[in-house]
Amino acid sequence: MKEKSAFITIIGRPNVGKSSLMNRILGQKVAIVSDKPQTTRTKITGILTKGADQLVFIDTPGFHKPRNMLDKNMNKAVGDGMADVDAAVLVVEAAPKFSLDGGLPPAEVELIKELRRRRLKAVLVINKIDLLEKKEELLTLITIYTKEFDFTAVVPLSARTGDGVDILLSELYGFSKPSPHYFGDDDITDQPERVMVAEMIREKLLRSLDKEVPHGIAVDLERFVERDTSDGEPILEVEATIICEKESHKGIIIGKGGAMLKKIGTLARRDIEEFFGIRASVKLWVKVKEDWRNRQGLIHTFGLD
Ligand SMILES: Nc1nc2c(ncn2[C@@H]2O[C@H](COP(=O)(O)OP(=O)(O)OP(=O)(O)O)[C@@H](O)[C@H]2O)c(=O)[nH]1
Ligand SMILES: [Mg+2]
Repeated sequence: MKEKSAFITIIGRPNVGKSSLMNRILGQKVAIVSDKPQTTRTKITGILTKGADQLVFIDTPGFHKPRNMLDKNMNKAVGDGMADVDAAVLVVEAAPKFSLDGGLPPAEVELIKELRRRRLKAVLVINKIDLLEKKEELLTLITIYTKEFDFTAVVPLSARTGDGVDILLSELYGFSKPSPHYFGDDDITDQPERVMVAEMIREKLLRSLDKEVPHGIAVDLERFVERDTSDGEPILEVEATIICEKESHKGIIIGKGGAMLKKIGTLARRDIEEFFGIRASVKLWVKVKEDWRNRQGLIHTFGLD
């Protein structure tokens, strides 16, 4: 059997459902998801191997106007994610919260410019069709987007329900070329387990906190060890420090009598136990590092460059 593979980058504005789509395609949660924009901070590889075909996906941070050094690093990750790939999937929303009368949002204009500059082939995914009330609206969207770029295909789908994802996949297999597989046939991501655990904790913070607090958070994993207990059952011990930007944020993260921190720990522990299939304990601390999102040294320490 002649092996084939394709590298495919997933790009788009924040919060359009790029990570949800990658997880749905892989049938497993590899990238964290939340209703807050700028959930994904680095590029994340997801691998789908079916027989002779291997599709390697690169989920990227939402492209947006940078406000600090972390944002600049995130936008750079989008550019890096578009380098040396066979094709791109541009994800947009079926029911955008804004009017397209004034044209496409600046971030999408920029991304389309980049597709052109790099001479990349691209499929347009119109995600969240489950939210669409009138199906005719899809036609309007398709007309607007296809005027801007000659997409190889346009696929309306729902990453949430899975509706339409098979159609996207059959389009994407069209990009694969004879080449050895770059990853093992059982690999599903290139993220180390430690990174996945830190991300699971950050996801719970994003989902439980509001306003600017979750955006200023990083998770520093300090301990990640499997140990045998006296009853002979192994336990995964996880200890992490949550870094935030202000003393007032620290108070919110800890919560009244420690309630919020306890909730985050419990939610994260459940995910970790499910993912690794063993018992886990999670201990969390909170530390303030003022303006860390503008300090390249700290951005590097947290693995975000
Ligand atoms: N209704 C609906 N919601 C969706 C769908 N796909 C994703 N979402 C929701 O959209 C929100 C953003 O999803 P993500 O997958 O984190 O989006 P993203 O594009 O990766 O976001 P960033 O990483 O911030 O750029 C989450 O609340 C998802 O549950 C969909 O098909 N339908
Ligand atoms: Mg994401």
